[in-house]
Amino acid sequence: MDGVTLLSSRVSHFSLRVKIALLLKGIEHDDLPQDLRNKGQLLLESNPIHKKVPVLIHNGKPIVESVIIVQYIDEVWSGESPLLPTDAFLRAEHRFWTDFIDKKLLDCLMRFMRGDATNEEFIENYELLEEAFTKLGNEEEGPFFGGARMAFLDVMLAPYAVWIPGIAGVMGLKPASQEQCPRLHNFFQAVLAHPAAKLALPTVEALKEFLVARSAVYRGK
Ligand SMILES: N[C@@H](CCC(=O)N[C@@H](CS)C(=O)NCC(=O)O)C(=O)O
Repeated sequence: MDGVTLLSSRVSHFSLRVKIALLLKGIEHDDLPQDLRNKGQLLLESNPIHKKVPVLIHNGKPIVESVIIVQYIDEVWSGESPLLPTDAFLRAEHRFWTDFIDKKLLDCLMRFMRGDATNEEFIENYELLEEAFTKLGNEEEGPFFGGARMAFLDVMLAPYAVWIPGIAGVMGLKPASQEQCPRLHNFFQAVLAHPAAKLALPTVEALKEFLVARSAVYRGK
């Protein structure tokens, strides 16, 4: 299989990261949406260990795990819209906060959806991200961690621009106010207005429909 193929699912925040990275870099690719309740042979063969999306197949070779895929994309298509900063310390910071998003923010949101985490816990994590913004992002250059353009950490966080309002709308999550976390507020607004992110992300309404349909599963019923 020549070229670039993305195995993904419609609302998967992990898949959306990869889709945004491909669009930001202008990489031609085929989308193969997967039915995760009835996994196809290609998904099972290309991600035999985790059997999850996203999978990027590049010239017949599968790459899995969203963070690894986006780093791979950045290395292979290095000339177009670089995502990771050139400075090693900053690269480490982008990777640290990505890890934070996956381990703390996402874990907290998943537990919130199951009724096992409080809104306060979510706000604490949200405020830590706001601090990261204050430290890493230059407000005068633009709304992203990468300034005027999306960098690695922006891509990692972008899907939450629809996931957080979706969970708020369906499951009563109360995000921090604009006054409490102005940088994150501006970031999410900028993501929703960004051409690549706009193309990739489902609407908040579509996400709400998905969450309503899945809420019994999230609640473990
Ligand atoms: N750590 C993985 C997580 C991937 C993941 O959890 N994908 C979900 C969709 S959001 C999936 O494929 N779930 C199917 C399953 O668990 O059977 C990544 O970053 O790519």
